[in-house]
Amino acid sequence: MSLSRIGRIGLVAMMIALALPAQDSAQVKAETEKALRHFDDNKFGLFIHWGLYAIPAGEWKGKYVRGIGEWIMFREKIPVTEYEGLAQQFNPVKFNGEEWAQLAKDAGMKYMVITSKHHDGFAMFGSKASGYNIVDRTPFKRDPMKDLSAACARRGLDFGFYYSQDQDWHEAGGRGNNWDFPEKRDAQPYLNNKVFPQVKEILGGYGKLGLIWFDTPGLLSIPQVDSLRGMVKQLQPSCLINSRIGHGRGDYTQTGDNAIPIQVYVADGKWEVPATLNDTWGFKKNDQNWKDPRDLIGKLADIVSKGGNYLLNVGPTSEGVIPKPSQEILRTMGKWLAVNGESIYGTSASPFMINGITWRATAKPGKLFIHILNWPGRSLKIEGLESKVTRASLLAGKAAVKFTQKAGMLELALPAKAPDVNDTVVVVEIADSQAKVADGHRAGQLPARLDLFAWESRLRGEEVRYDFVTQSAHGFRRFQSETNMLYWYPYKALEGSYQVELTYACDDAVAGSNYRLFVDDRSKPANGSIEGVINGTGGKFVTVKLPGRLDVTKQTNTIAFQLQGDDKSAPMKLRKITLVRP
Ligand code: FHN
Repeated sequence: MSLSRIGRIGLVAMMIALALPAQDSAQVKAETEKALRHFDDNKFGLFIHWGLYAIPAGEWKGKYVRGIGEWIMFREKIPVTEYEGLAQQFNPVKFNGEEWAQLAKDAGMKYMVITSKHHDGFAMFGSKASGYNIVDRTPFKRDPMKDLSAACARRGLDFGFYYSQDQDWHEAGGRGNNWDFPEKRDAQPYLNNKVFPQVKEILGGYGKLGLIWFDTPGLLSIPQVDSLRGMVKQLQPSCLINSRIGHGRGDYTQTGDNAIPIQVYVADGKWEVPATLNDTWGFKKNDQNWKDPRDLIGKLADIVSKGGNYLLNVGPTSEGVIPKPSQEILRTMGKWLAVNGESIYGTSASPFMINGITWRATAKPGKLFIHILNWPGRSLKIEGLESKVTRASLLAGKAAVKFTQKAGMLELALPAKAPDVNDTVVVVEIADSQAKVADGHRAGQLPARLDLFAWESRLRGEEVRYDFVTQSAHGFRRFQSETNMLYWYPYKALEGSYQVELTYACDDAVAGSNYRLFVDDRSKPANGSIEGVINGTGGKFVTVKLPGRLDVTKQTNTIAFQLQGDDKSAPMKLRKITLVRP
């Protein structure tokens, strides 16, 4: 069955059938299905990582700590007794739940998910099950989650809790802390005494939860995970559970952090991309690597066009303030959504295969929304649309757009310059309810040459940057334990053996580093890779054929590009890799 022929209801039903565990009662199934349809329509949510780690904010004993801020206890192996001391300093006097909820609303977000307990084990809500919580241990003495859940309800925002179930560095039975506790642990007492009662508390004390967002399922057994799921669904049958509960017991799927599938993706049901606005989840005072709102608006359109939701994170300070740059970015997104929301909320995925970064499509019955992300000049050609186009217009301002449609080619006549550089949406009205798309152009298929642009990758590392003007990434430096690299996520879409081309530019003076393009594939004993030397290009963009083949299987998690240690070519600019079917 081609995707273009699957109706919206059918698609959601198919996703649900793939996702729901067998143990659920008919009532739980029905409520979960309804909640999933609602969640699918929401598209855009606010993630909040807030905890004691906002006090050190990326610095421990005067030393900068690399990596994500909320992992500082783990990175520095801070003893429990020492880390616990942070609670006595945690006093978020500037916290205002109404303002946080209003920010989400202003951003055009439809739901909020906040850390009730992260890996450090500290409960950010009033908990009877563990004294290690914000009410009992801090000078603040209040439960901010009460204010926040009420403020969300007042604004019609769905409210949900993040809860780290297996990983808990404060407990001997939790996973992760091998500097205070013996390696061998028994998770069951920890589950019985902390996790189960706390999950009950968050389900019982904050009204209707839209979802529970578990994280890092780790080593819990199937029966343990089933108990957790059973408990959630017994208390709130409509509360959605994410895939990170483990063992396939979630209602919907998370991609990896900041990981966007490269094609329309329906294989594992409804899905969501959790992503950062800079390089951290929890607040870090030195992290000013803010993403460009243009990038984020484009990513929202990109994710929704592929069938997903976007969950964007902020990391408030220990005083309870959401950093100004985060607020500004989110409000800019909100302004775009206030005009263009019709092309995002309640839409279904693109009926077209995805190739390149010029445009994306979302759909509603009888309509296609063409999101133009990189302005093509006076005309945009869309190949493969078989449905008759009856009208085209700009979504903002409603001005008509002239078009021609001949032999499967739709050509839109555009102004010379982008009316909205973030994403200009053209509404294409069609005679069919669901767009008909020709073989060779449909979602679920692949072209003979597939361009994977740097913009479509996850830029991993604190120094790697993207430049919109040259459409390329740079800053591939290497550090003791980390590398700046690009990751692309095939998510089962790219199975095949490919020749690869690299499009990049490098000044001659910094040429000469070794690169490695490789797949991370758990199904193979040795990961496949292509290696070579970055030659100078006189600073101009060139396309070179790489030696060998890249084998991508259904199990391939990532395709990655990195420099190997000798990183003098770090400033090289990588625009794209092209996968060519021989
Ligand atoms: O380890 C965490 C991390 O701190 C953060 O909470 C992210 C958000 O998706 N999840 C984990 C790893 O995947």
